Amino acid sequence: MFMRIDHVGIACHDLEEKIAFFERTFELTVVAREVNEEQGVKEAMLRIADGEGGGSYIQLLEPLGPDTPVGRFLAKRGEGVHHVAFGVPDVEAALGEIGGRGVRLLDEKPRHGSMGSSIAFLHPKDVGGMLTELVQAPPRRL
Ligand code: CMX
Ligand code: CO
Repeated sequence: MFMRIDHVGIACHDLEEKIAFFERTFELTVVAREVNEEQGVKEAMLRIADGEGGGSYIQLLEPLGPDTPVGRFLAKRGEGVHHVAFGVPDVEAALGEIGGRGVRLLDEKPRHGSMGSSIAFLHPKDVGGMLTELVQAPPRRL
């Protein structure tokens, strides 16, 4: 079901400062920046590798406000790894299969994610404490 790790999401207070740190320390490059109102974040994707089914990235996340998933996480736990996202061929099909195995779905239907992807989240309490995201990459442009 999982083809690859698409990204690791990292919660931070100051997106620009963290981008600068990752660029200068790990020589990574920002390939996309977005504000996603629905998810309550301002974010940047830094590419680690390219692959047939999609790339792999670090996703840096700054909350748009305190009353958002990342805002609450920062207040409770401070900066750090917020979620792990796995690439799947079909996020809707994966949700049906995983939901049928008793894991609570935070999204019944896929939502809009970074760089045109479709995403959905699984409850961390049902996945060993790890907030888990499923990502379906957009169709490749020829
Ligand atoms: N990883 C692991 N556990 C987490 C967590 C995380 N990122 N966020 C919250 N939890 C835990 C909390 O510690 C808490 O556990 P305890 O009851 O033992 O303290 C429990 O889950 C409930 O958390 P909460 O503080 O009540 O927080 P929320 O109301 O924000 O609900 C969650 C948590 C996961 C349901 C919510 O954050 C959510 O729906 N997330 C999915 C959407 C999202 O995270 N979007 C931002 C990223 C967007 C992107 O990647 O593009
Ligand atoms: Co993510």
